Amino acid sequence: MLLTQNEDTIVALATPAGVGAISVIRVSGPLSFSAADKIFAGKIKIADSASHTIHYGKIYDSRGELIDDVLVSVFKAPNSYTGEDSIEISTHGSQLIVQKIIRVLIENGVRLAEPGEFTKRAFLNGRLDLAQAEAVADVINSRTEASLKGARNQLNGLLSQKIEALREMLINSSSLIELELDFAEENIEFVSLNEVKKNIESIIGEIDRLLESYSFGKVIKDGVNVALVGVPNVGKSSLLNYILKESRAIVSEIPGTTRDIIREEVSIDGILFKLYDTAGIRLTEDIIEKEGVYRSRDAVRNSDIVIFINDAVNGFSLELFNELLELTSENRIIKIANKIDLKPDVNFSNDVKVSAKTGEGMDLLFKKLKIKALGTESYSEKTAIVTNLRHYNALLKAKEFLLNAVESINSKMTGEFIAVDLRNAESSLGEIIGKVTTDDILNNIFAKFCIGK
Ligand SMILES: Nc1nc2c(ncn2[C@@H]2O[C@H](COP(=O)(O)OP(=O)(O)OP(=O)(O)O)[C@@H](O)[C@H]2O)c(=O)[nH]1
Ligand SMILES: [Mg+2]
Repeated sequence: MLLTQNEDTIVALATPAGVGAISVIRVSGPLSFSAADKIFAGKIKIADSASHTIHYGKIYDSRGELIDDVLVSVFKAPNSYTGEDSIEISTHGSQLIVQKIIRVLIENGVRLAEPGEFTKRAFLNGRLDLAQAEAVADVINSRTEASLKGARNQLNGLLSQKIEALREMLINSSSLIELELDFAEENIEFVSLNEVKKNIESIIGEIDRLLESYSFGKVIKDGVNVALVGVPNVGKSSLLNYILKESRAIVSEIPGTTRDIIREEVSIDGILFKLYDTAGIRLTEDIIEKEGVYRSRDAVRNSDIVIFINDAVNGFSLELFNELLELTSENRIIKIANKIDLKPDVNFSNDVKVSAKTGEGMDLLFKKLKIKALGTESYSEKTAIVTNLRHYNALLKAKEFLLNAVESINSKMTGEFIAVDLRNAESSLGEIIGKVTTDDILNNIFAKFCIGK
């Protein structure tokens, strides 16, 4: 494998900065072994050891002073994360030791890695495609079961395979048209354009399915904002506390208890919900409460889902409900009656009846939340989903070109026009997996990684 772009050997701390039991320093590139052998004394030289072996020894600085005893893991090209010769040095978890070792490596011709540079090299060396490389960051950042599963699927290539399959279908269609173009002067018709059109339309259908998956793909990856809203004293803070299973917000029988927004995160069924407990909305002269109410309205505007809480005893707040409809759309609102322990037979037009005191009805509330968040009751973990805006935009672009192609066929344009659109669509799909890429795209993607990944 030719690695002309990566002549440098890079180093970075791969574990979090701070004190830990151990720290791991990662080195990758052609000098990895020789630089290590200049500072490391073990039983055998790193350069002479087999791939995927671990070696105990001591690392010395340039004056010959001991820095630390370490373990060095050896990975030989192409069987490493980056595809290059690389090592991982496990040290005692001290920042001073890490700094010293990185410094002595730099003195021996290694340079500091840029953010995401190890993964970028893995991509450039064909170890991962671009969608998979992006999934590495998602796996690292995922905090719920669902986001981890989604990211793992993408890292395993589920999305990439889907994109590849669509590209293949496109390439077939365009080569049919191009073949026909080659023989155009001889007036031979090889393919029925209707056939090509049908192919293109089925590709558009597949793209639509992927585009649709983005709405819950995003939810799975980033979570969903949920505002707890209602008039004072209906039990918003009590509900927050119940869901969190802790006494996070102050609860009292005095209306107007909550003033500031209280934001907490919770994972329900593997989905991350970002909950915002708000000040009860009412007309008030109190200047602090007024600001709180102002913030409550903001929370309604900025939330994906609004839980509109009503007091079973005091009845449904129609006035506030109508106001909410001006701030958000009705399909984002879940209406609930709280305190049904006080009035079990409550009967106003609420979706869900709960008690923040006894927990009654909470299962149904959680189910509704999940359905609202995903836009569907369930999704198959085995299907490719789009969680990344860059991928979403590339799919939109591809679809645009394909619609153009269909349009060209309908209006009996010549094959050249159709072929150009098909090629453009194919390259838009190629952007997702990195078949087609620019330095700008790559820099943009990897700049968001942390150093050492
Ligand atoms: N019996 C019963 N009491 C509840 C329930 N939920 C809340 N309460 C009581 O209702 C009162 C108000 O509860 P909070 O959670 O402070 O209400 P809130 O909507 O946050 O009120 P503000 O912050 O003032 O807008 C408290 O005395 C709670 O103990 C419930 O399900 N059943
Ligand atoms: Mg409150």
